[in-house]
Amino acid sequence: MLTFYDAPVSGNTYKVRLLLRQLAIPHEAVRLDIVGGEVRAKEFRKVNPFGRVPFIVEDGFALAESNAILLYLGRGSRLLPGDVRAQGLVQQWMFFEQNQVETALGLPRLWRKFGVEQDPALFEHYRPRAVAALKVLERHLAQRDWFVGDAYSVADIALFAYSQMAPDAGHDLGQFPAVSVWMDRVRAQPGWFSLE
Ligand SMILES: N[C@@H](CCC(=O)N[C@@H](CS)C(=O)NCC(=O)O)C(=O)O
Repeated sequence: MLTFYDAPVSGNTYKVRLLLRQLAIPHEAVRLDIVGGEVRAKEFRKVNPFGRVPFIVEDGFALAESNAILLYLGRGSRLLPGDVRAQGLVQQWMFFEQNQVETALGLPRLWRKFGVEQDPALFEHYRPRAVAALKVLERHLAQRDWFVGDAYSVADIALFAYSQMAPDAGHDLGQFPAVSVWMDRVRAQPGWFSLE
């Protein structure tokens, strides 16, 4: 049996929720309250030393990090190409997502949406980084429908989770038309549901 430690609000848990639904993988979900501190609680750290979600346990095998979980659960499915080079490209985009997209869009979105008081210098720190990342996505998607090959994959799930937050993070998606059209393509995938 697969146990999925989940929490609302998080883009990283949303990635795993979406994949589980789209691949119809049977599992038990344990919902934790991030705001209430359940994810940092001692009891959860005993199960998950990373003290973060998402996290999965399958027959004693435990795995943290949203994109590692997507790659693990997506193996052998239509969401992960079998070809080694295509897999390399999927991983490239998923590393890029964690390095360049997640924090630059996710943190400003969190502060703005939930009214967290924050030093304006921090918004200024992340703004150009987010714009630079969105420009990379825009240039790539101007030439193609999906991040890798000609099909929706776990790379699209990973990148969608935080790039959809661009408006809440204070960015105008009108400046990124190819990204906007790609997001509509993702939303049209069977089993898709919204983060909120
Ligand atoms: N790089 C990790 C990030 C995990 C992470 O930061 N999770 C956040 C939610 S998005 C969390 O558990 N926060 C709880 C806390 O900080 O107390 C991933 O991709 O899964």
